Amino acid sequence: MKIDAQPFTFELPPGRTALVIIDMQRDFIEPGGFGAALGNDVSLLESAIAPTQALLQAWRARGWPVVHTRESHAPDLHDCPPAKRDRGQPALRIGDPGPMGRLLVRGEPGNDIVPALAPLPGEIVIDKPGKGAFYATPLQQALQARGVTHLVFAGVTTEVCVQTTMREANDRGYDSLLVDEATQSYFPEFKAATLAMITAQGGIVGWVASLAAVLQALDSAAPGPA
Ligand code: C5J
Repeated sequence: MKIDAQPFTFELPPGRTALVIIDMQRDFIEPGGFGAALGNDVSLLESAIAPTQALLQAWRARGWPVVHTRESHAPDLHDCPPAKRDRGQPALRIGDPGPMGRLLVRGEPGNDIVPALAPLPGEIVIDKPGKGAFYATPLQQALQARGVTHLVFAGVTTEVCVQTTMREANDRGYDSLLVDEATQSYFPEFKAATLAMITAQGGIVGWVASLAAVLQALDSAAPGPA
């Protein structure tokens, strides 16, 4: 299946392409979470929800693999390096109690994926202590077990966890495409720069396409797992 993309056409193998949704958590998107504690205007991320939902519906309709990630730490924070927790002068730090529970701690309400994108049984959910989803997680084994060779990315934030994971994927041999409208940053200029970095030099990290281009390619092919 061919998708009109930058820097050139992305060849998407049906059934072997996972949708990877990075960190669409209340902690980043809603007031009172980790993103807000760092001083960010979290309302800037909301616009990524509906496009990501459209991709999720398309993947689910075809029975293709879906991965959801959550940036999160164990309640005792053994997987949170002091360098991460102590960085800067945030209003609240990782593990501190906030209005949605302890920030970035697994199992707390704020750590949940937003309701519109809640995982379904059978979908892969990866709790990741780092910015990259391959670091200290079973993601690669889960993808290999399902025969996944290509990744389509959505999620937040573009230049932090999305870009880090795309670079990790690139080094592991995956062809990756980021969907423009389905990713957002607290800094619009960083999103623009990241999209440019991904596609520069002949797609040195991967591809970028519009939501319309992805959905058009999917709709023009017969639905089905392969
Ligand atoms: C950040 C993320 N920005 N999911 N995490 O700390 O991008």
